[in-house]
Amino acid sequence: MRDDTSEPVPEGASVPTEALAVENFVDGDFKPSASGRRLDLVNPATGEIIGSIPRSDAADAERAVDCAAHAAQEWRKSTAAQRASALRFFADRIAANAKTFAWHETQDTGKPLWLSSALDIPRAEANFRFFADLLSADQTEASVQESAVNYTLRDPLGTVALITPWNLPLYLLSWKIAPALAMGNTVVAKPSELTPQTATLLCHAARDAELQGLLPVGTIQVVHGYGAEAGEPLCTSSRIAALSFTGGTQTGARVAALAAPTFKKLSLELGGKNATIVFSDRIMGSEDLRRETVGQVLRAAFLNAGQICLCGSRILIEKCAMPTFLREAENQIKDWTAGDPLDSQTRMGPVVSAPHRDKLLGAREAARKEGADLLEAPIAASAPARGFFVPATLITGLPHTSALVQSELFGPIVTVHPFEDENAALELAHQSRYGLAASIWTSDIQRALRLSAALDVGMVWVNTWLYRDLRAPFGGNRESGVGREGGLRSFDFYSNAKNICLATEVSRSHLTQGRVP
Ligand code: TXE
Repeated sequence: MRDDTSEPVPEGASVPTEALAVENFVDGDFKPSASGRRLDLVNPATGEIIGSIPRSDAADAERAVDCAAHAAQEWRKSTAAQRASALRFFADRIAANAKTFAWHETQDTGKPLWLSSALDIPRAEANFRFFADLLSADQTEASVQESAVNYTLRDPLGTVALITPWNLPLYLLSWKIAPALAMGNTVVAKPSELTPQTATLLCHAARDAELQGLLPVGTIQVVHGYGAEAGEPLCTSSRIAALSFTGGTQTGARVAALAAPTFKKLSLELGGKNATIVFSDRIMGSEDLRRETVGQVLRAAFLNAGQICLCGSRILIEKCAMPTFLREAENQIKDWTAGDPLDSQTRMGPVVSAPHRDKLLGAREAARKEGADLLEAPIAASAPARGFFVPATLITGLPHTSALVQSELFGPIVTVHPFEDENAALELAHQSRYGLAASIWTSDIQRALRLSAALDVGMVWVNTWLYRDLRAPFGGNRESGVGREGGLRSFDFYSNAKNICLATEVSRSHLTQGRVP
């Protein structure tokens, strides 16, 4: 699945103009937080407050865990066919309401409407459909011994907690909810406080699924609010059997420490500072290849305003190709002019929040002070004045050891560094505490294979980026996280494997003779 390549613009789409009413979804119903407190919801494209969400705390989280634990007793008895039907119900609901989902995703995140429509929402639908199909096709592992047959059951864990970020809200929530339900678990989800709307739309679908008897009431619970208040009680709860978290590395460390005493299963998808490694054969050859390569390198840098953990934020260029690369990048960077996400011509919207914008603008100033050169795209004159816009920026001239190069900025600001040869490229790529992903751009397939094998990261793309097969493992090394999800690995994470050893006739005779092989 090449996630965003078609750029369908929903011309004249009939879309809602208001933010949704956001409440917690607990025990099959929408409810405010127990304290009644609320948080503002802000549209990053306009800077305007567009609504509010419950500011939940431990009381809300515990109530949700109670209900989910109760529902787990019933859902664990469901058949694979029943679970697959429930997942397909969500996929169908998302497909049938794709424009509404896309619009609310754009309103929360600021990403262009074409991007929500082409990437986030289709991928959320695909996640549900994929795990439904995988469930239907899943086979039991078995091994035959001389006197016994062993087979493996996947037991549901019970109730699992899912804590998700703001950059790909429904995409990542569905990536976790679908396999969790498929394995017979109930879930308590805590979406990012910045982007609650598509989770709310999913809760409407969950309520309908419950009303139709496809899910027991309470299978899905969603609690909104700050991580420290609504998320931490899920990390510490002894009734949560597994926790899947996607977010920043620092938060991940806190989540892991809180979760450790209860020995829950833990999956952490954290930050990245991914290398895009470009060899001269892709730049100094034909003009078409140069254009295509630079275009893809910029896309890897700036898609979703650089707010994807897989973005290539350290561009490593073979030294002899650096001037040509930069000339072509100067031609193309204006394609990434930041603007109104509802304008069909906009390729890049604002970043998610005012503090995030300020951090990114501060990084640009710090780079200038360090003596770096900045190549940047403009901000469209028509962009709303109070939106959180940051210009797409390529920074050259910073040492690779600079704090700006070493820390995850998570925005449309990337650095460019020359390298002499393949070994030097590998060395630079590894000069990072992260180990999530890398992309390699070369026509020399042997070199690509050597480098791919040597890179200490979870995912490598060769001459492409963000092309995903949902069966493939997803996850990173070192400070990029712990564990892998994707395909059957997700099923492994959201279940407990149980081995059953069934003795055959022959082994019974062994038992009576006291000889157990
Ligand atoms: O994410 P947080 P933030 C990186 C990126 C970004 C930085 C901080 O570098 O600039 O993280 O972003 C919940 N206990 N990524 O602060 O805090 C929170 O409410 C339990 C990379 O927005 O990690 C949200 O639901 N939960 C990334 C989720 O954790 C807590 C995507 C993620 O928020 C919590 C996002 C706590 N103590 C940011 N504190 C990626 N890998 O894709 C917060 N949360």
